[in-house]
Amino acid sequence: MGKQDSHRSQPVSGRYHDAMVRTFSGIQPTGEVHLGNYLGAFGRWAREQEPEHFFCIVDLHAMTAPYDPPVLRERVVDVACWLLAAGIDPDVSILFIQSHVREHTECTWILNCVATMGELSRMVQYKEKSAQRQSVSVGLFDYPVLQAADILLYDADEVPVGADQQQHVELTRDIAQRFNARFGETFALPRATLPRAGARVMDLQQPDRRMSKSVSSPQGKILLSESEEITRKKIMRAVTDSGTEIRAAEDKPGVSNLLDLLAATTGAEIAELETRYKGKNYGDLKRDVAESVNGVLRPVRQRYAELRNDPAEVAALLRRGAGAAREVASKTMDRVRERTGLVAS
Ligand code: AQP
Repeated sequence: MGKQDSHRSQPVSGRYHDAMVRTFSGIQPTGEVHLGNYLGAFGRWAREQEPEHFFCIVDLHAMTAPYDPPVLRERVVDVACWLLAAGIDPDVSILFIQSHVREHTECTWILNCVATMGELSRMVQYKEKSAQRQSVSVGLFDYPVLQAADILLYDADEVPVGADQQQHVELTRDIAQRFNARFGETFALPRATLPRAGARVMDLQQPDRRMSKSVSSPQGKILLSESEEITRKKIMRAVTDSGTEIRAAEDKPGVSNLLDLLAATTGAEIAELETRYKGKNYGDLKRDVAESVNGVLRPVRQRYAELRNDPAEVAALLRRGAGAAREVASKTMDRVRERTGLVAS
């Protein structure tokens, strides 16, 4: 979706910098980043970044699943390196760690008193993730409210995400609307924006399921950290469908996914690719997908290797980003405290 067709909600307390669209995006340090995260989210964040764009490593969200504290700490730095390697420039946009800005948790509590149990129970991600676990934390249930706080603290107009997060952004909008109706105009109303292709990259072995950090098998997901040879092998072994025709269709999820990957990494339209691959076989398609995916990831993988050697520099960049984020978030929280009747400290 282009910026031209972006709607803007009413400005609240003069927060807009010129006519720029403000965006907020988050990524969880829950595992190694995969091709779906890159195509659906942070590759696009880097290409479209502007000064009013906030990029956040959402470590508090990662605590909603069982985890190991030292591993979490490592993964935060690792994800930061991938975002920087993809081209997010801390001199242009704002990159920070969620837990460094305490307003996220404070705002969550207040929004918890506006969100309802019914709407949170309807969240697909909650239903899927809770079905896989014996014990479900309150944090997992409350995850979308923390996400709403993330977005609303920055008065984001747009939230560029993969398709799996669209429902959470719609909920954020509902919570903001309800809050504004109850306490007066306070939050901007955000909307999700999806990429043209790569909005829902599917598991290579189970193409009816989303490629996922925590659920996909090693063969089902392309890791950004793996070698080109491994990526090529995984794509060559991707599950396809019976038949030989190369076209996108509901009954051909494997082939549809490969066409979507090619569209996302070459800029071509699916219809154009279907014509180009008439009479060719699945092997031809897979070879081209592997080459195209590796071509797009090559410079990112190279930059990552350089950045990973300098964790102190990355930590300093993240601290600087948190300072800039806090300036915005603290003003929003002052507004929220005042509107909700809390006594000034
Ligand atoms: N398969 C995907 N295709 C396109 N986009 C995707 N995203 C995730 N999976 C795909 C997008 O990546 C961004 C960051 O995701 P996240 O860290 O918030 O986690 P997630 O959406 O829950 O999915 P993951 O990465 O697979 O993590 P786990 O396994 O922990 O759930 C988001 O914009 C998301 O839409």
